[in-house]
Amino acid sequence: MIARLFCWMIAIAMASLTQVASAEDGYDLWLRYRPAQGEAAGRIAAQATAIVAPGTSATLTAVRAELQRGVTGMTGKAPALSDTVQQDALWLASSASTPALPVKTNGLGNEGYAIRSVTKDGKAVTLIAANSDIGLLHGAFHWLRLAQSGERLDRLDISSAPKIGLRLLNHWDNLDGTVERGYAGSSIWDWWRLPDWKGPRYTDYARANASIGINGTVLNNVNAKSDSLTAPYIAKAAALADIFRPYGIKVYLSVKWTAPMELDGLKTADPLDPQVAAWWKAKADAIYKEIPDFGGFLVKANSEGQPGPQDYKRTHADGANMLAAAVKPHGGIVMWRAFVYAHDNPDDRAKQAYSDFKPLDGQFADNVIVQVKNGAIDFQPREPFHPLFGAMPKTPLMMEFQITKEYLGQSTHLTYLGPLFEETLTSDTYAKGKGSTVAKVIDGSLDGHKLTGIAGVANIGTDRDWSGSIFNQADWYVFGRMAWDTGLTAQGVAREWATLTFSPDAKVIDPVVAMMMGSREAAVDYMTPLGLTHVMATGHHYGPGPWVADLARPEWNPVYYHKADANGIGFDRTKTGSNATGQYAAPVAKMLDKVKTTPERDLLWFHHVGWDSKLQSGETVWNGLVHRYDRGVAYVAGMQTSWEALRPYVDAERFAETQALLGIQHREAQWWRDASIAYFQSIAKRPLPADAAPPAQTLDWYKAQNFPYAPGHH
Ligand code: GCV
Repeated sequence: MIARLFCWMIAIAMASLTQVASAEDGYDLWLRYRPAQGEAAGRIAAQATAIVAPGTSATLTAVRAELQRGVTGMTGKAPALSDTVQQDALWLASSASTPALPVKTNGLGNEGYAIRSVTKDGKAVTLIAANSDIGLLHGAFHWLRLAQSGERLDRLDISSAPKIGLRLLNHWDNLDGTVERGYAGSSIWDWWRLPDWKGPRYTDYARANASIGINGTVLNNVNAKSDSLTAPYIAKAAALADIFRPYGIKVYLSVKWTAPMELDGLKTADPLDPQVAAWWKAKADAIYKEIPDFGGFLVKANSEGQPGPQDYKRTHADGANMLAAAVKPHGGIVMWRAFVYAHDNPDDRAKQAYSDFKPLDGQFADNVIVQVKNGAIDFQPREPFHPLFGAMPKTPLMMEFQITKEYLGQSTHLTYLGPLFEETLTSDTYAKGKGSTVAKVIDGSLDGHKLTGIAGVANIGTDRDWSGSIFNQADWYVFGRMAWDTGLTAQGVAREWATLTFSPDAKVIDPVVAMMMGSREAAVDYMTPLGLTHVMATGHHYGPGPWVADLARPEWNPVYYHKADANGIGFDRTKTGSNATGQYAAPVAKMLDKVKTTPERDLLWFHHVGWDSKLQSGETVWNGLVHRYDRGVAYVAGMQTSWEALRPYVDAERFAETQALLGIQHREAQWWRDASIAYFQSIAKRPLPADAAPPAQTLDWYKAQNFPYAPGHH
């Protein structure tokens, strides 16, 4: 009896173990390595009978482990590890350790790779070649991506190298474990228990990032605390750096400008004061002692209440250069943010960063890079590209995107960011004539810069699925993939991600990709159509608040941005208004100065237009606005229908989560639409178009909604 009970208990334990192992809870991200279906399993097994990647480096150890894990997961059979090349093996070799490789590796740099089906000593193998172990790691991940996607693996001829040097995540993680604008749980950095406890998530974080080409991470919030520069916190950061190093990922820290005063009682933080410079130099030396490959500093200065060099009547360049001198002997860099605007500056907020930074072009040290948000306001559902791109040819500029969706539905809305990234990167600045795209500015090719970078504000937290939802993982994925190769399309990457995340079956991929591709435009439609911006509720930015007009700083109020009045709506940024258009290169400025030639999607960003003026479709601005709100809501309803049809093909856990979140999104899209229409109608005083339903509630009802506990606001 007892023996039977015991067997039974074991059986139950085994069953639940299997369940856990195969649970689709999102933890594995795009590295799921589930059993390949049909012929694909045989194809993978046939090309990876053994893994030949000899060497003792931590990176090669990680490479072998990843390939074994992947191939075993997909085929059910562990490939042998071998030191000598064998028939049908995966052979990984770097030019550094293997002379006379059958594949040329020049042009691949330190991180790129080539994958080629070749014959070596009469044996057919797949060669992954690179100039470094890190290049081999990236190549291995590429091969695993192909294998997971069910691609042919026997005639490969691929080579790939990143055009942008620094491909970083920026964590807005606080030392108390909260995350500013984080919607996926708490910070994954367990600062309290570091450096002693180093949980497995850190390694999985490194694997995920390396698999998409990310090579650096800024660990702490740009609204920084000085404490992160104290010895105990440097030791914690060093522990993370040790885990990330084999994966080619460097750590960086955000710093608070007044740290020398706060930590060591200096009387000033004036960048030209020798004592201040000496303090930073000593601090940099102390960091590099613990983290020899430390990347450098990220700085938010004189912005939204943060201190900075301007407090001492010095410029951003004075500040950046002083810090740059401190890290220079160690090969470090300074990323100086251009996200600045001041409460006492009456000029259009969209113009202020350009006005501050453009005159400093040419004044920054050669290890400083200026980090510019994609648009001139703040990560809105749509913004025209930032006018600084193309305007500072003598200064390396890096891109800052926001992967976490502060303004695009936070963790619940399915709003795939690939199209937003692509739209920005392909925008033409005309700085050196046609074809001067933003991508060429940041990859350094337009102005001949070697120091190049792109950053994404992370959407990562302690949630089991890392990003708050399965579909939010796609935003992290597409950021990494486009950072590696700015020429990739949002559609192509969506296919790739959906294939890895769900299955290579077209019955799943086609509808999933179709849902994703229109989803960001839908959010633009139901939140900020026709170029409207920053009409979100105060503080947490959750939900609509276009009526807000009572905040201390003018540019914190949505009414500042939409300027709706009895006559019309929109911000006149042309020559007759704030002249923000004048900050763009002449052909762009000329185009944006006229309503007729302004892309309609940016209409109200640049122009104040009458409610009854005509859109391209012939309908009035008022009717067009209402129709766009409706179109956005309808798109979400369409996604719900598409998703329902996928029920037979998606596992129960991920199906249910997405279904529930789409339900939230639909309800909130409707709320956005109704509240916005109720408000703008109270100003426009025009009837709704005949086919539009009235808002469900009164304007006062929408105004009375209050969400003191909405997440992400710290
Ligand atoms: C980290 C916006 C966000 C802030 C953020 C800031 C920035 O204003 O709402 O949370 O602060 O951008 O990028 O510095």
